Amino acid sequence: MTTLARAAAPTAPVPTDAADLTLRRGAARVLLDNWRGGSTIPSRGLYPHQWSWDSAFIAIGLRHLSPRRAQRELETLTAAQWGDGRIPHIVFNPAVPLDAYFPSPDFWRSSTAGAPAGAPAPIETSGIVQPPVHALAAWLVHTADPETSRARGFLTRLRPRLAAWHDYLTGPRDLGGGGLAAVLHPWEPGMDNSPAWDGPLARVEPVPSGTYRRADLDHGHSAERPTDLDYGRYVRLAADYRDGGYQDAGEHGFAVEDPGFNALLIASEHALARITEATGGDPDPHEERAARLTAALVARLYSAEHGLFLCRDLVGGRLIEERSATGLVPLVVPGLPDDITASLLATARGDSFRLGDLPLAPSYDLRGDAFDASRYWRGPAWFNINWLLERGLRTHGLPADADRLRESMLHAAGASDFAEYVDPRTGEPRGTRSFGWTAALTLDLLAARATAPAPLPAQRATDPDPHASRTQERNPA
Ligand code: 9WN
Repeated sequence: MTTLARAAAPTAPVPTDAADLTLRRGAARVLLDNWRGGSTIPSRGLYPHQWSWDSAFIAIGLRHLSPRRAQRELETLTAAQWGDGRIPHIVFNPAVPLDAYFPSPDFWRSSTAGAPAGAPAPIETSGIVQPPVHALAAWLVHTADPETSRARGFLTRLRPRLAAWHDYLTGPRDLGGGGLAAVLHPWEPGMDNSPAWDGPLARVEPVPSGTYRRADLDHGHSAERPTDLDYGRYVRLAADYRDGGYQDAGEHGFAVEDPGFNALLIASEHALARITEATGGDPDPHEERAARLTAALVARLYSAEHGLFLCRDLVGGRLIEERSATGLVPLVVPGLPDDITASLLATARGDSFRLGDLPLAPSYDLRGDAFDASRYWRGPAWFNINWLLERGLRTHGLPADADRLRESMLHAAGASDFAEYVDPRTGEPRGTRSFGWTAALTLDLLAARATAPAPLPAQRATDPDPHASRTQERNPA
């Protein structure tokens, strides 16, 4: 276990029962409003369809309102899985007008262009993926109400889909040949305009700006969104992938190994071991794969010099020397070597991220040249990343630090009207409001607080839920 001096505590107000109740009601209201009958949209204006890693985080919070609805969230998503195992990053709602979000189904053309990769014919989806948080979410959802889960065959039905998903990522997506999954588009790791992508993206010829219409600017402030230049490159990469039939073998304009993406795959592989065990199978192959992935993550992406994990550009093969929050996400991996954990914690608390000092940890190095406190993934703090860091602190036996971060997140979520992201230095809201995973993870943190203190030091190192003893609340779905 690692113990390091802690930075000064953030100044979140001491919670009261009444304040908790208000916060809980507000968060529940967001999830109820964003529910679309089989899944939850991230936000009503900006993101009117189902997103992959959003749904995983949303299910983790939804389990405290309705375990059945949380199960449904993941079932709807995985029903759109492709034959090759990929879980698409967007599942489109056919009732939403085409011009409500770009790129729309007529851009991706999954049911035709994706047919060689096994895209389902009756559902339109995007053709790229997002971080694999799903097995972790499925396990957490199951533990919220094991009885209903078993009665509905939730894990039994999900297990082969999750296994196929992980097989896809560790098979066709191991483009670097070193045992890690590669991402082929800046949208895949979920941190769309991270400064880590600036180098690889510079090689991509943007499509002309007049050839498509950005629907995001109808809802978001342009200073808080990616630039037009970034968008031109996103569109080029997505169109090239589509025109190649969404095939993974061969040349790609953008191919990167991302530490956060792979760390979540490892956490989910541990969860898949638990799911397999609970459904009568042998968990060992999944634990073994988690161990192999962990070794590959350390060998390929850890930089002792930078004190965190870096992204590797597979075009040219070099590490990308940008400190981004994705490099801290491996804190959720239980089996990291102690010296690496210690150095990750030191970096998280140091001048680049100021974890424990600022209200929330930023998405990118506070001292980096590209830092921008308002623009999307170039500095603002995101609640899912901070939730993962909070888990990481608990996983590594630092409950007091985790508690402090939890209180700060709860305060920021309520004060920002469940903002999509916030200025990490002040907590001021940025992006859209009433955002799905901000509300969902608020519910999860509130539930965790209700059952604290958790018996952390005695916990199994590989247990995927450091919050395993949370209270369950059963409101009708
Ligand atoms: C593109 C839905 C998604 C999140 C991503 C976030 C943003 C989409 C966009 O919104 O990306 O996938 O249009 O900007 O970057 O992490 O899943 O909330």
